[in-house]
Amino acid sequence: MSDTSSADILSRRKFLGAASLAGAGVALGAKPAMAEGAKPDPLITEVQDWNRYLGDGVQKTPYGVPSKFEKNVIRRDVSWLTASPESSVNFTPLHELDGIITPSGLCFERHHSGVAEINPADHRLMINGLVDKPLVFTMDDIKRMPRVNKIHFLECAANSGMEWRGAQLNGCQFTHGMVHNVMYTGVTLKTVLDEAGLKPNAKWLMLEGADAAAMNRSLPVEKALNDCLLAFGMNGEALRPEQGYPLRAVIPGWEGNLWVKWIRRIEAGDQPWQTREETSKYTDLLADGRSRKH
Ligand SMILES: Nc1nc2c(c(=O)[nH]1)N[C@H]1C(S)=C(S)[C@@H](COP(=O)(O)O)O[C@H]1N2
Ligand SMILES: [Mo]
Repeated sequence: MSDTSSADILSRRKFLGAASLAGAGVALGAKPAMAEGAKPDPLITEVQDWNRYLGDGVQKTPYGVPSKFEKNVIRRDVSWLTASPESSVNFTPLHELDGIITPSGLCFERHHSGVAEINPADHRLMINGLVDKPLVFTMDDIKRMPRVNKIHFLECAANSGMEWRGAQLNGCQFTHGMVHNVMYTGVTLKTVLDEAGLKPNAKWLMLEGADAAAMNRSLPVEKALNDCLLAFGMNGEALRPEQGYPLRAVIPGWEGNLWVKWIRRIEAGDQPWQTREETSKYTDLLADGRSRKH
């Protein structure tokens, strides 16, 4: 125990408090509001409109939207990057976000043929190929299956790729914004595949989208049975149209291109399909002339 008197401690605290306040003032270029000689702050001394008049009642926005003062917190694209907005990408505003969950409305979008608009009542998921029982599911069928909620990040293979030639874009939204992390609600791919029954020689699946690109990719059965999902929900609400409403594939840890949106068909086969998206696109040429999928 030191024998410092309580009066000493108090005055030292006062001194330290004043010093740190001054430090903060210098660092932020701000004057403490109560500094001597300061003008009264009308934001404190005057009654403001929001304090004087009634605000909007309930039901002004039955599905809520962010405050108008947050209008800079948006996805952005780069006009010169792609020839058309339908086959393009926009970017998540990473610099405006905290924590681990990306708000649904801010998840970057990557489409090869624009956003397919699908009434869930008209959506069908077909399972065919090397299965015991080819099946077609409606969304109602899928929603009756045991569901799971899982948080996964998705990253486009092109994320940061533009920078390989040196800085091209200004700001982390554009250099690294092809990523999002949300909670998905859906059924495991295993649940759906078990219904159809994979034949023993089924080693690969082809996932196909219902958009105008009919985007498709081959997925090893081993991965599909391990941790993949078919998601209809995201962050507690329905999947957004941009993210593949009413149903998308979730392929944890693998490049975004495999996460087929608006998924309408899964075909089981004994080898990969070598689709356009895994031959002319989304591959690296190796020195020996072969290619590596990623
Ligand atoms: N049907 C379909 N699925 C698709 C695409 C597409 O154009 N059509 N784009 C893929 C690509 S390249 C990526 S990176 C992710 C992007 O998902 P997001 O739009 O939810 O961010 O979706 C993938 N799934
Ligand atoms: Mo992608």
